[in-house]
Amino acid sequence: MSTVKKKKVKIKKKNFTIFLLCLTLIVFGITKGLIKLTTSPVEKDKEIKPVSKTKSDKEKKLDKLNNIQKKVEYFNFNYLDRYIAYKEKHKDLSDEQIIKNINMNLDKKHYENPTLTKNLNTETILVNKYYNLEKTYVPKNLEPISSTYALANMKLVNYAKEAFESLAQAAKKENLNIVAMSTYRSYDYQVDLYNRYVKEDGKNAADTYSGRPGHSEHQTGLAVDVFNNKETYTNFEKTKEFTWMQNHAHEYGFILRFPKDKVNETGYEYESWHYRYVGKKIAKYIKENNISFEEYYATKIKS
Ligand code: DAL
Ligand code: ZN
Repeated sequence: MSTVKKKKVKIKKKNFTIFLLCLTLIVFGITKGLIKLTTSPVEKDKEIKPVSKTKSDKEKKLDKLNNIQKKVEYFNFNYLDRYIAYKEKHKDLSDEQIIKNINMNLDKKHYENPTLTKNLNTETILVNKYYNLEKTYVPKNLEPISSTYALANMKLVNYAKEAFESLAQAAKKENLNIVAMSTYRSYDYQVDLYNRYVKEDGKNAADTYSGRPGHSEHQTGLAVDVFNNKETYTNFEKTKEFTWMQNHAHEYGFILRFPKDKVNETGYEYESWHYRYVGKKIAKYIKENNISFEEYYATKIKS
């Protein structure tokens, strides 16, 4: 072959290779375009976002509680783990009851790491086996109750004292004697009292009816033990005065603080003689809803 012919053949081969390359690219392009056109929008999305949204630990925990936080305003996010742990142990309880019980600290042991109580010098102060007062706490404005309605040296915070005198006066009009026999007690007084009970009955028994020092509501100056000046105070339940108190104490802002059916919440045995001033509005609410002061605090006061 002449060199001119050889060159022509080479050029033809080169053109053919270029032609093949172009054809391959065109076919490839058309195929891809067709695939894109035939893919549904959903599949397209899948292609773009293959990872679905996963729930956070917190969301999973809230799911376990059936998102009760949307229904109850007293839900406390700081207690989330405690709610979950309590639910595991108390599968029979409603989610609402679980929240209430934890807010009342019912998952904790009595007297274990108590919290210094807030709301000092107010009618919403809570003192119990979880909340305590400092040794030095003495309520402001303590005043003696008139001797017509009290044994000697009985003091309450002024507004509770006024309310108690009005209450006792109203009862007197119906020939009933409601007499204050134990009111404000200092921390030191409670030390002696509690120690005496422990000596007499042992610690376990004493704890069912007596507050440990710093844990007695009597230190708030808002609690009063009453009797009718005839029967011993432990028989107060059997008296007409008790029936009157059941019907009227709330009208003066007092509640029966340790009811029979609330032992689990209050931490104390039933005391028909122990009343606590909380103000008329709260007393009415507690009575009408048949709840303990602990539950009121856990659902209405504590954040
Ligand atoms: N008796 C009541 C519980 C108290 O000691 O405070
Ligand atoms: Zn008492």
